[in-house]
Amino acid sequence: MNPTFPCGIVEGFYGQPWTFPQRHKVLRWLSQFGLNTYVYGPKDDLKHRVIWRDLLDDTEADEFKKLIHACREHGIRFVYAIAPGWDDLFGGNDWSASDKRPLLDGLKNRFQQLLDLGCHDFAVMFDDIPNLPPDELAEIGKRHAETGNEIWQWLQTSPGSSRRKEAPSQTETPQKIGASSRRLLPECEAPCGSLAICPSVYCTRMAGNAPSDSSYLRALGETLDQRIDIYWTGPEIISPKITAEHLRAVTEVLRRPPLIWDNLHANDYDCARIYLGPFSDRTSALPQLTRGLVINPNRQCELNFLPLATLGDFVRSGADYSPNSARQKAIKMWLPEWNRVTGPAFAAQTIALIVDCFHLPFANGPKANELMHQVHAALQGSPNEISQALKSVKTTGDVLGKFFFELSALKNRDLFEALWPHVWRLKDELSLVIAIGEQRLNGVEPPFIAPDYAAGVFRGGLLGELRELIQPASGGFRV
Ligand code: GDL
Repeated sequence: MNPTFPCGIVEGFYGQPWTFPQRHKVLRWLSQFGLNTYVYGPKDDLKHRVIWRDLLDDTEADEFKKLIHACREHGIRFVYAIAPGWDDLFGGNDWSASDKRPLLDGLKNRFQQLLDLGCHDFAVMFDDIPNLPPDELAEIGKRHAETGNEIWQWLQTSPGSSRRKEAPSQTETPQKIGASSRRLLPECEAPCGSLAICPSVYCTRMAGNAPSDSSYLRALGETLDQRIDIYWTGPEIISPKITAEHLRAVTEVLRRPPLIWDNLHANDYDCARIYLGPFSDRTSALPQLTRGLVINPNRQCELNFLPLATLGDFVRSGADYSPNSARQKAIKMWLPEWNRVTGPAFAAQTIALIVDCFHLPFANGPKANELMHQVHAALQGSPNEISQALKSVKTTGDVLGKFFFELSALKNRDLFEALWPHVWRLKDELSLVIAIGEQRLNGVEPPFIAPDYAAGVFRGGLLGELRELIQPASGGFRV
């Protein structure tokens, strides 16, 4: 791995932000896996978005100071992000319609406090601003870029900045686009400054499937100083794949290689899902074709060991990366977290089953695929097939049932808390499959009876009803 390629995590999800002890744990993981970047931008930290102008109080400032210090000790770049779009500053022609204090002063005021605490790397997030007027997107892109440029200029000279003092020009000749313009983490003890912008249009889908035609992206790319990075999530918000071709096309319109914000393991959009699977389906040339890579992970901190361990493997291994063997290696490293207060620790094989069952947004793991094959047969097969398949489903059901019971004794209570609702749901779904398979085998006609719950209790409620009405189909949904 190129040790200077910026790679790590963005705490950038919706929902309860992590605690400081959790963040310190993540830092230790990053360091263990050879990763070097922590971007701080939890959507629901009030001072990141809703009341972004408010300074940190003394207790918060003290916690950030310790975190920044710990990052430095681990050789990790700490990036502090603010999302100032909440109060509609960019919607119309009036920059400060909802607040008399100018936007830039607000940002500088906040960043100055972080500079004083030892932070040198910043980001301004313009993602997920509601109701941007479509006919003003070019103007808005330009304004976002101008905001970035002004903050960049200011950071060069502000007290506390560790950067070179010469003020760069926004209009300076653009550097060559491509890998050669990739800025490397400077080799100094303290991380030196960087600035990144998350645009309002941050994936191909949001650009109407044609980034090069997006007036917002064109204006942003043209106006934003070459040294400022631009986050990009890929073809989609949650991208199934990121190819070299895609990265080259995006580089054209952004006029610099993107800084990838990867939502592969983000699960804030669906509380029923968690993603334990290995980092997958991104071109091995990604480090050469981008300015960096950060993953926005599961909200549940403890679930991110394997995603981060395999991300480390991905950047280290280049073309030799294999998600499957990365997954195996990561499970072995993860084992110490699986000790119990009584009884033996969980076996690697059991953890592998759990990883396969709660894998990735677009793919189950190998063992979950086998299970699904048997489930299909148990529900739809001939009597012979049903009887064979039921044996296999029952074996997996028993393993999961035992796992669920034994999980109660897990020493790591955060890991326990993160997992149990999901394992509970899965074991119950499998008992329903088994019950229906057995009823079919005995010639019972529908409606089938579930073993433990009356219909409507299990999978009930408004959400249950909505999900029944509208179901996913290939390429979209069907009713
Ligand atoms: C998003 C948000 C992110 C959220 C993710 C998954 C970006 C740039 N922004 O669009 O905060 O966690 O989707 O829901 O990805």
